[in-house]
Amino acid sequence: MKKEILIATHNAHKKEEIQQILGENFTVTSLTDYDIHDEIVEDGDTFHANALIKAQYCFNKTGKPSLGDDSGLVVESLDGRPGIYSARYAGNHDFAKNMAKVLEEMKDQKNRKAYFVTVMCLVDETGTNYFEGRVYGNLTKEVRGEKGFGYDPIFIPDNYEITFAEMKAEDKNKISHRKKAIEQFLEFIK
Ligand code: ITT
Repeated sequence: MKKEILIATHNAHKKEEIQQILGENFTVTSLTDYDIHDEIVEDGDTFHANALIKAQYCFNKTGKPSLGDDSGLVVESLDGRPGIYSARYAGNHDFAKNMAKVLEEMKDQKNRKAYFVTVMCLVDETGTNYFEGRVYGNLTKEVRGEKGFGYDPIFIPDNYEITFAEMKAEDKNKISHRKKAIEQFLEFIK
């Protein structure tokens, strides 16, 4: 029988991405499929805590193995900011404002090291497990490229000279933090 994994999101793209990676032995569902529209308050102070809040909420509601995730950009010389506040650093999901704030704070900084991280948390009847992926790189001084989302136009991954927003989606997806976390999850679940 196929194993069901409930993803704690309404984002159809996230659901589809995970379904493709897991393959046909799994049925991937989302909050939309269960008609759950409650606001899940992500008030944890780490990526792990927020991923757990989402997964635990879904597991409690449905009893199905549930996967929550939280991602963000961590900048070394900003003491880890924007970190868990990445989505709302200057304006809620306002990518341009959020990038502008980071660039402004980084104006005189020589150390431009940063990484993207994704933490996934699986809650099922056996307990709680975490999976983490990171991609390291450097911040640009200006916005470059139109593809992707979030902070992609100001992030150059190590060993590249172009930003995530200048890369083809398929190239980014091969090396991304999200890809690495999903791979770990796949190793565990299969
Ligand atoms: P949901 O919680 O609704 O799924 P979200 O936007 O909060 O959506 P994430 O937790 O995955 O999604 O990411 C939080 C923020 O971190 C996101 O809004 C971006 O600003 C940034 N971010 C995460 N992954 C990114 C990526 O691959 N490229 C650029 N920015 C990213």
